[in-house]
Amino acid sequence: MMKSVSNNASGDTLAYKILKDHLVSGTFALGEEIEIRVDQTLTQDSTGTMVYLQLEAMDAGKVKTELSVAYIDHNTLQTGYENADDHAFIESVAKRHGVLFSKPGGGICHQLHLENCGAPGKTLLGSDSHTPTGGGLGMIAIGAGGLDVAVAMAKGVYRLTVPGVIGVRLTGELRPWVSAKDVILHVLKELSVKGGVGRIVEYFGDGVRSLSVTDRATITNMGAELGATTSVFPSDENTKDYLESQGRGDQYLPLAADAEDAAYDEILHVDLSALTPLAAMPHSPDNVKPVAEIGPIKVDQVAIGRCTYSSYADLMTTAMILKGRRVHPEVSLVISPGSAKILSKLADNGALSSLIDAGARIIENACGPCIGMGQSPRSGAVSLRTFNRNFKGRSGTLDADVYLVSPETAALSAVTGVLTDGIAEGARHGVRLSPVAPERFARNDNFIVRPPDAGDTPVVMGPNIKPFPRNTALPDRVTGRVILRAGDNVTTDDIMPSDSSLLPYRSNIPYLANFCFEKIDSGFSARAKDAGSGAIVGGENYGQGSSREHAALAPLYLGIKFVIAKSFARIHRSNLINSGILPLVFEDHGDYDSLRAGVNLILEDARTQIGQPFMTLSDADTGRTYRLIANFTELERRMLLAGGKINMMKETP
Ligand code: MIC
Ligand code: SF4
Repeated sequence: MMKSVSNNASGDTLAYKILKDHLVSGTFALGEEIEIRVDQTLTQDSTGTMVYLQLEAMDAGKVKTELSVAYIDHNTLQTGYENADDHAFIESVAKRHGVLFSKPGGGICHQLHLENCGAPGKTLLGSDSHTPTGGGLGMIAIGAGGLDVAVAMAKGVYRLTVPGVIGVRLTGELRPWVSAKDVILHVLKELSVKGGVGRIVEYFGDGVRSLSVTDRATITNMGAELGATTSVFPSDENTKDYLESQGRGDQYLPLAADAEDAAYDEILHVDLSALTPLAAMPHSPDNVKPVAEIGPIKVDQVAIGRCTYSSYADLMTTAMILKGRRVHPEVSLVISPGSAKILSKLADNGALSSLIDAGARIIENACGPCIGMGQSPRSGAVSLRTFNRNFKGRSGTLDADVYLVSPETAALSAVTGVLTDGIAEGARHGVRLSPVAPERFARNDNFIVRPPDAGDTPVVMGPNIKPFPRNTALPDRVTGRVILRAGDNVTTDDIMPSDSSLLPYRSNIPYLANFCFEKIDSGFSARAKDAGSGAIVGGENYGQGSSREHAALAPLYLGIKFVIAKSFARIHRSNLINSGILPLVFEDHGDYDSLRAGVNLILEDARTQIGQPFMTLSDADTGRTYRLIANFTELERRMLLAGGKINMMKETP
């Protein structure tokens, strides 16, 4: 398993073939800005309220995509009126613009989109960082900030910089007790949470054949944790089988790279047969070790489910492990199926009884514990989760230790009460795994509300829904006091935390802004308000994780003018620019040490400097200057000059 650079390339990667097929404008070359046609969009409710407020602000008519869906899956606790008001608002705007509305209870957006909408060769833009799940079906599915998705709906296009492509050659076959989750954990260990920035991860090789579409979707889903633009698998007989199982066989299209030695920038070889069960340890998805090496730590909670590790096969395997056994008395096991279709199938074939009888708590088909919406573990707990993010505090319990594992490892550990490697221990506990037989699923449109064919419908807006903040055009002189200097890999969960107390306020930026950076610096919001005009300093990979544009809108509301970091995560950087906040990169990483909280920065001649590859800021008190990289595309410059994307669109529609 080693990295190598591909030589003698002979042809296009699959990713480039699909992108070129959708090219609307621009020159298709690495690093160039291009515009592509967007076939489909998806939104979910926690980012969706902003998307639809922005869509309304654009005076857009019917969406220009082939298909747009508004899913409700994140804020489903409804502890007050706020969540339900958000749902009603999204439904009303969806109706006005020709968007399908998927009611709460139908399932999690990515699982539902895979089942009912995704198709090989299509492009999908979603206001959720795990939109690349669709790559499991051979589509280019990209996560983006809400405003970019609103524009894609209004205009049918998306602008991006042509990424590089990492090829992952898969050979061999997974052993029992090793699953797709272990594949992506292995890739994360090799490449890290910033290894995919500016790249697409494309899987190829003989080993692909042994992975089902839901296995592939697990891998592409968690490609988001690599920071990649997206991940993609070829479309083959397994894709055909999956589409047929969902009653959509007519949408099958075989697709692959031009050749095995297509023009990959780098190749990583993964021998599936050599993988063992892995776990991402607290508090980062790339902090990966073999389960056997971590050893039998005591487990308090096990959570199985979320956007891909809740497929029918995952839950059938879980049921196989739990059948006739008992969840350990000191473990709380919670299971959230990915969709109503899956839950109904588990009920029909008796697997649901195996789960319930063993002592599992079955919870709603929704994001739930993955985003801290319920099921927070107890203080100091060890929680094993089949989810994709284990950032500190994301579970809702700041001092809990969350380990990310496969459904197989999670289910067996729920029985034993300690972290358990199935290869070594499965047989000793009498569990023998067998492949899950393929199933056919009946179409279920009962959770879908279709927009009316004609006529205007009113927007329904509850009292918690507030207008989103707008920036003003970039002035010539910008000042900002450094409010916080953060470290490497700051997540958007750090910047704008989400849990059951905050998620209901995703449509209320003025309220949410009070909690900006709350988990790592509770005084941030007050200091930013006090300064009136502020700056944030960060390390590498600033803004990784969720696509939530609230991590840009709350700082905007608090008067943040620029963020200076060693490097940025893709979606967050775009969200900052869309909001008119300058993301600047240290030319000299040594300058990071001098830019402490409290330094007052001045940017003179900002409107002229923004046209240059570097911008110079100075310390208002000492006069010391800082040269920062301003690597903006022409369009990004226009957005920053106008004070954000919406302002720019109003100037030049
Ligand atoms: C996540 O997994 O972090 C989320 C919650 O789905 C986010 C979206 C959000 O913050 O609302 C994401 O992945 O983009
Ligand atoms: Fe929902 Fe979790 Fe998936 Fe995000 S990662 S879409 S919160 S299930």
